[in-house]
Amino acid sequence: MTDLADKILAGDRRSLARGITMVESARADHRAQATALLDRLAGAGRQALRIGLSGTPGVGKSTFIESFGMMLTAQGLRVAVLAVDPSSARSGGSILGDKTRMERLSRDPNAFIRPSPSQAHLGGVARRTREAVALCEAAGFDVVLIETVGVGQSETLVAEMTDLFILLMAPAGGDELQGVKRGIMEMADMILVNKADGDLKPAAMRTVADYAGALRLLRKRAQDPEGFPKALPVSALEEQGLIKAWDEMKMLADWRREHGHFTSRRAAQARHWFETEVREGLLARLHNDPAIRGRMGDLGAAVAAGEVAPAAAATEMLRLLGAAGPE
Ligand SMILES: Nc1nc2c(ncn2[C@@H]2O[C@H](COP(=O)(O)OP(=O)(O)OP(=O)(O)O)[C@@H](O)[C@H]2O)c(=O)[nH]1
Ligand SMILES: [Mg+2]
Repeated sequence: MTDLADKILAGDRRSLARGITMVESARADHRAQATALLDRLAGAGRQALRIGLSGTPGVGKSTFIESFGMMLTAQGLRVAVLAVDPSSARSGGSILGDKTRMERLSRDPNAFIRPSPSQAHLGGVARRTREAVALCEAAGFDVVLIETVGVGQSETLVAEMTDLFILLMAPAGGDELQGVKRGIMEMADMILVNKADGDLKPAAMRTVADYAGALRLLRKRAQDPEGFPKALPVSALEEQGLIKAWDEMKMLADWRREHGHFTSRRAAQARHWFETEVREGLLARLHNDPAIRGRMGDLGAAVAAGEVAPAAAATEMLRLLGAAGPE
């Protein structure tokens, strides 16, 4: 384990991949090793800029990550790409097949691409991705990009584990804003309207103006300097607007660092994930511990038969779990 930790700290990509496989494993002995590894690496105190990227299928996420990633490595930065894929239906995760589409980036020695772990349970995916981020940081990556398809809960998960959350949008046909939920707009630190090229350029510029207007209408957040969150046009295909987008991201991250928001966001996230782990651990015991499951079944039957009041039965279950009952 010490050997693996040292190799990850030295930036060895094969060891990083092995470490990620370990955190993704469901085996109890692997879990214990992974926890020890993460604990050892945490001491290194390395920090990457964590960027979440979300967008509907076909908006150009893969193309963007390839172009944006190449732009970053050309600036001498090391870039890791991870994915949170909420749909287990999509075989092998979203960027597995994409490694061929991200052909240039996957061959770049300063880039590391890891497909999404195939796991039905989103909570499990979240933990594994978070831990993979920690491993990439320890391996000295400057930027960790986390991609997710914009469906449902996964956006919130990714926003809760990143420093910047970026929404990638397509040019809208008419003057209607694409059905972006208000809650998701409120999470965005930047909206990038992709495909601002060729015939689509005028529509893209109108869409940028529409989103800029919509963002201005949202409640001002303490973690934003004047003029943020911004909407900007990009073309992932023609590699336009990428440097500008990166400069704005850096500006925002630097401002947040100077004003304490960067650290406080990470602290709040760490606390959130700690509490989530405890909650999920309790739930897992409820489901997996045979003795507890048995008692749950017996008490459930007794409650159903009217022999025990629900509250009294719940108090007994919580006592069994070592947790205090409701006051
Ligand atoms: N014109 C134009 N087309 C683009 C641009 N970026 C991506 N595309 C095209 O849009 C299509 C979808 O691109 P992808 O990068 O695969 O999109 P995605 O968001 O990763 O899609 P999923 O992985 O299915 O969610 C492809 O045909 C791309 O060539 C762009 O900047 N301009
Ligand atoms: Mg894709």
